[in-house]
Amino acid sequence: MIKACIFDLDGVIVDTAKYHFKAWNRLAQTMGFEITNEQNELLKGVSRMESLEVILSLAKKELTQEEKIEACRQKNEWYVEFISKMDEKEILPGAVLLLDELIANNIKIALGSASRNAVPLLTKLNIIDRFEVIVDGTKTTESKPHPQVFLMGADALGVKPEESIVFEDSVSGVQAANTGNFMSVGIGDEDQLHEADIIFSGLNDINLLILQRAFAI
Ligand code: B16
Ligand code: MG
Repeated sequence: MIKACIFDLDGVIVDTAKYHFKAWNRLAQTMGFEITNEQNELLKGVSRMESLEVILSLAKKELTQEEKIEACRQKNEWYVEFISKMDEKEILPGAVLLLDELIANNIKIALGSASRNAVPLLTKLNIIDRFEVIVDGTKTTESKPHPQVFLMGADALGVKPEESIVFEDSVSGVQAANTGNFMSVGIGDEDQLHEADIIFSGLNDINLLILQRAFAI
């Protein structure tokens, strides 16, 4: 039985992946390089500081600890500026419909996100009430592909991982779900997310019946 669904935020519920990319690229440009789309895939689902570490290693740049903290602060300032202009139109198609169908069928809902901006963003978009549990980057000590964020979500909901589906748009997030023994649904590109149990291009392709059939339960 599907007892719970745990949703990643950026790239699954809201279209913020593009703003993370823009803000990181703006930072990269100040250092004299550009981040490619392919390199950007490595940043999805990864915490702010770890994303910076990935960028620095791609660019073969070194920064002091103080400079890294300042770079992350600057990136977040730009990112927050972008998301402050967002409204409900940027909730991804099908997200609210699916959440409401799951809730109506007594399936528990949690958020499992690496972002430290998750609560203000969900509040701004008026969808925070749909999440019984929120586990975000302010609560975790491990980053995806470690399954901690999803295990904490399942634990707080009082369900087992094998009774829960994780929805993820990042390779690291799909790996986290699989390592944690969750059912995994990849949202996005089939080639990128081939490790997921099933893959859809967006939440608007999914309803409860489709999930029940896909996982044969
Ligand atoms: P913040 P998710 C992740 O969110 C993003 O995919 C990733 O690109 C970002 O670096 C990370 O959150 C941290 O976000 O800088 O807002 O704390 O996909 O796990 O919901
Ligand atoms: Mg994501």
